[in-house]
Amino acid sequence: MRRTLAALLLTATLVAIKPAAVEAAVLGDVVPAPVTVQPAAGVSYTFAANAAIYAGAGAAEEATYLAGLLHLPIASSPASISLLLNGAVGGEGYQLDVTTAGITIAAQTRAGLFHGIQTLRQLLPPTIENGTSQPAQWTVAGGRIVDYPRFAYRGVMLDVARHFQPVANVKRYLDQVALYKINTFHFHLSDDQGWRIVVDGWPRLATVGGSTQVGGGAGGYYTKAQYQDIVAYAAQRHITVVPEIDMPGHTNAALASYAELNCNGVAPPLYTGTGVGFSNLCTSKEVVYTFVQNVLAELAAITPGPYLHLGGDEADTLTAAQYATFMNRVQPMVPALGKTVIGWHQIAPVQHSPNRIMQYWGTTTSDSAVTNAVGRGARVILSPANKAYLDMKYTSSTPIGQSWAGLIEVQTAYEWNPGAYLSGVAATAVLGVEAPLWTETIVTADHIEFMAFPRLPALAELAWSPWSTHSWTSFRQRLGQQGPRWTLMGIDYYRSPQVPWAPLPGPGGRFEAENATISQGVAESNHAGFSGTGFVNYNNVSGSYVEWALPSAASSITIRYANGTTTNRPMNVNGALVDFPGTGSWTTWATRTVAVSGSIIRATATTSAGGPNVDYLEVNS
Ligand code: NGO
Repeated sequence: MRRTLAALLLTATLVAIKPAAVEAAVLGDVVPAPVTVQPAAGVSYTFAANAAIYAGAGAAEEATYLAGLLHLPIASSPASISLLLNGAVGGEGYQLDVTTAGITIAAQTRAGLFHGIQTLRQLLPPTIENGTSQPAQWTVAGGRIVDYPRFAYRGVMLDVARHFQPVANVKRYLDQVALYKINTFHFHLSDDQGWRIVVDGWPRLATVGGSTQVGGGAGGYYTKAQYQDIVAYAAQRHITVVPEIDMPGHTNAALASYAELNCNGVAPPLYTGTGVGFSNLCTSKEVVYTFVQNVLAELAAITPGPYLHLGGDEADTLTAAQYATFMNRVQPMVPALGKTVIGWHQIAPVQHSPNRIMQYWGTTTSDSAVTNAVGRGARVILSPANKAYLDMKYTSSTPIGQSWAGLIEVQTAYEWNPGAYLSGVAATAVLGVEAPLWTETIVTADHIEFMAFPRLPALAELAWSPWSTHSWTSFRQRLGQQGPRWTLMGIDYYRSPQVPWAPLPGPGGRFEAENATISQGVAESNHAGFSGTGFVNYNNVSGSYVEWALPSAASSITIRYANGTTTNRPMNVNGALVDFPGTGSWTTWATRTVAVSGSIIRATATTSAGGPNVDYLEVNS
């Protein structure tokens, strides 16, 4: 552990953060890496004041989406950006051409256009993400990108059972993952702690089973209309929703709602802890199969996508024979409803059902039951828990998350090959990659973002980009360019010290505290997670300060700080007393945005315990 931490600190020390420069991104410097990039030397396209978007036949919805992102009008003839459904690249692929005359995205499908738009978005300055219109004088480097996915299934999962998430948080996550060409949203709708979707024939599932969550909070559930609203929102982003009803284990919320689903006919109390493997539907009762049939039929009726996920993990209170009896009856219900079965890989030993898919979440690289099921025709989605679980902590000091499958820094999430991961499972049997986010410790949208970013883009690149492009050296640079974009999108991400985070664009970009004028404090480098070469410790003296001299006047700045206690350590920022609430750990960095005026910014400690540690200042405007 000591060595690892030392290595991380060394990495951070070697990363020189350059001041912001407003120049065109290198063509192809996007995540996930494109299949081929051919830059055209000396060619670029600069948007004029009358920039607009042209939608070719059938491309109106994607044009409207892009117009909303860029705050540009739609034109009726070829314009600065043209979206054309006449491309040479099929499926979800696209071709992007940048010439002196304009930008063209061509594809054969709307999904292809949408993915091309995500590439273009990343070639434009991060400031396009700040939600306001701005002078469109952006310059994009010339050339051609031809791009298409390695795997058909590129997923994220959100567990809304352990902690319920309002519709707005789900949509926010869908928006964020669309930027990385994710095309599947696995919706973990039921577990021991909560049932989150209305089933008309079994109404107590939602009203009773949905009435709490981990820790005993109010929980919640989605009406069918809300679920369909999410499905439609996802579809506009070319994301397919895969609903999961976990069974026969992970069913306490259902068992608490209906006594007859229990072998002893007694409903257990609702459960608000974080244990697993203790509940099961009664596999010998006929009513259980009626229940499952009704639930799956109602869910299939509101789910346009091709899959239903049956869960199937950790039914630890059943014998293998009871489990097989249950699954062998339930699996065929899914094709009968016109859908394809997905299950966690514990379904491997039971009978094959046409096209069924196993989601591998183990922590080893071989599993004979999975290999055997693949031999019988099953396909695999890879979510190895020690690589792809977004609920695992990054380091031992990550404030939220679990660590049962290991610590997953961004490089660990990136360094594996899904096409050659499980022994005896050929790349042709791999449908794709999914990044699950379990929510035992994840409560808010900020928590979701902090755990997903920057690892989700790493997993998205594994799912989309050809293995020939795989390079940690290249990826970490491209990933670092995403940071300012996330800041402007309001994404609260983990500033991994493995990544050279680019400065926020602005009048002056980022200014490290250790390079500013320091009075009484000291520059140090003994806490992980800082940017640049270190941070400033106010050294327990009231009146010590860090003073930045900016190249021009700023009106809004953001200070990054850490305060190892939970106590607020206010500082005087240019005459105003500003709260810097405790972050709970000296390696947990937070940001505080402050309105200022002028180009000299002084942050002065005002308590006898000094101020918080300060990492840097960023100029917002
Ligand atoms: C396991 C378990 C889940 C937990 C998760 C936490 C699977 C498939 N079943 O993954 O119930 O929430 O770990 O990391």
